[in-house]
Amino acid sequence: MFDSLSNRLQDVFRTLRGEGRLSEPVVESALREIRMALLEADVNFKVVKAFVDRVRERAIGQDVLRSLTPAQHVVKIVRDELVALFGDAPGGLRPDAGTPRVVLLLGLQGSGKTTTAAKLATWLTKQGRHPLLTSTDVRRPAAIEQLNVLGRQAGLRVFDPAGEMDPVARASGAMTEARNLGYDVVVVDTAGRLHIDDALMHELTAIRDAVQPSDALYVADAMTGQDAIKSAGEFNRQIGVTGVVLTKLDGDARGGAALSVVAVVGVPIAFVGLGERLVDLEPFQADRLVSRVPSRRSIRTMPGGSSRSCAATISRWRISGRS
Ligand SMILES: Nc1nc2c(ncn2[C@@H]2O[C@H](COP(=O)(O)OP(=O)(O)OP(=O)(O)O)[C@@H](O)[C@H]2O)c(=O)[nH]1
Ligand SMILES: [Mg+2]
Repeated sequence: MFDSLSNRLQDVFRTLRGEGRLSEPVVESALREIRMALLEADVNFKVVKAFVDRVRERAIGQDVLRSLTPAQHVVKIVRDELVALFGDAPGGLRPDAGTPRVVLLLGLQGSGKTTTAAKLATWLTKQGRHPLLTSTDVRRPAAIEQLNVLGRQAGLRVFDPAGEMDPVARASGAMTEARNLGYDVVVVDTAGRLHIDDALMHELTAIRDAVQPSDALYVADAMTGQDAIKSAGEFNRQIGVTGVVLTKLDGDARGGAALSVVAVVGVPIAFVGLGERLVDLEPFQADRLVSRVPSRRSIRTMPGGSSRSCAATISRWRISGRS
């Protein structure tokens, strides 16, 4: 989803570098292009405006234009500000938590909560943790079974007391089970709705109060665009959200809207979902995303091929840690 933004920015950078000495009108014209590129990627318009203002202030001031390598300076400023825009807080779970740590997954219907619960427990297992899963979704008939199936697939323990249909009792029961059996993380899946409604918010508040989560993750479908921001803000206001999980970033969503969530709602992106498999979850790292915008060195040193494939190759290198 980041390819077209990456390509657009790369064109802007190439133009800047071709200019030799930079002048204010040249930088202004580059900023106009960057603004269009971000808007086309569906980044929230207020966020775009603030971003362009910050880059302008830094790029035109501080002797940057008079330096020996002004284009390189401006490119670096844009990259730094992109990292700041998408969140420079470290992804993953919060550093401090009690034992067992409790992760509550919240979000609208179909956003990917149940899948994320299983993915997260799989990721935690790889970190040497012992997670226990539980579903509090007693409304949708197949929801509890969906988590059981995912748990079996992944070899994860799912707490599912037969016949218990009270969401709070299910969540509290999982806490007791975890303490008794030595699980150090409890991942609580919750019910979703098409829209935010009072009954859901009451239920989620009661579950939250019963389990006191250290991490309340709002699961947002990146395909829903600007709506993801609006509902994240509402969940944050009513329940309190510590981080966002952006799912379906492997799809053809432009993604910029969901990425703006950190700037608009002020909540960091904790994880990104990149597919339907249990391993398709990664702690969010803004610099990794922005590393897809190639730097001067990477463009010059890539042998042959189109600039687009260069960017993709570099991003693969960086993601696999070989750079
Ligand atoms: N491509 C892709 N699909 C995903 C991702 N995360 C979840 N899905 C799919 O999205 C659909 C809905 O996921 P669920 O986990 O059931 O969503 P939910 O939020 O639990 O839904 P409700 O319980 O009905 O509110 C499923 O088909 C998942 O396989 C992702 O990162 N990428
Ligand atoms: Mg679900």
